[in-house]
Amino acid sequence: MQKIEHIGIAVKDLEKSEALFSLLFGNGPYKREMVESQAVNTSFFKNGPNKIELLQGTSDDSIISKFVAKKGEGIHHIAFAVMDIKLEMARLQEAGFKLLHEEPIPGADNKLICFLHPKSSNGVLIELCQDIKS
Ligand code: CMX
Repeated sequence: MQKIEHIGIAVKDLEKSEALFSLLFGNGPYKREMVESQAVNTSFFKNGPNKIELLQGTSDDSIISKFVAKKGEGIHHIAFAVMDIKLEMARLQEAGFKLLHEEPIPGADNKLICFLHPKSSNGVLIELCQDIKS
């Protein structure tokens, strides 16, 4: 497990939140991406070494829309960069964490990802991400 790769923030209105975070950081997003498999629209900001992902659900039954309806806007997940996602998944499963996917899946911003269930990590939804080498 390497550094924090990004922090995901669930929002209701991506455009409004992009404007807000652009004011906060003093610069706009470097990337917008729709991840159809996750039913989300995303917007990525860099602030120094830190990366923030804003996420808005694309339908009422999207994971992000349901989260916002239940808990309100706010931090949704913390993503950690890993060198070898399959190795980390095996290690964490062995250690008792509940993986939400049996195999890594494609995520936003050119990554292979896997989530850990928040019930197995003190109420924090954790994402593992490995760069997809081009
Ligand atoms: N952080 C912490 N806890 C969370 C959570 C989150 N982001 N999302 C849900 N939970 C908690 C709920 O509060 C609930 O707890 P209680 O039982 O104590 O009320 C419990 O998990 C179950 O929640 P739920 O609302 O019934 O939701 P589901 O079981 O349908 O789904 C989860 C929860 C984690 C399995 C689902 O959100 C998931 O599969 N997440 C991984 C994929 C994902 O988040 N995709 C969107 C982002 C994609 C991207 O980054 O590109």
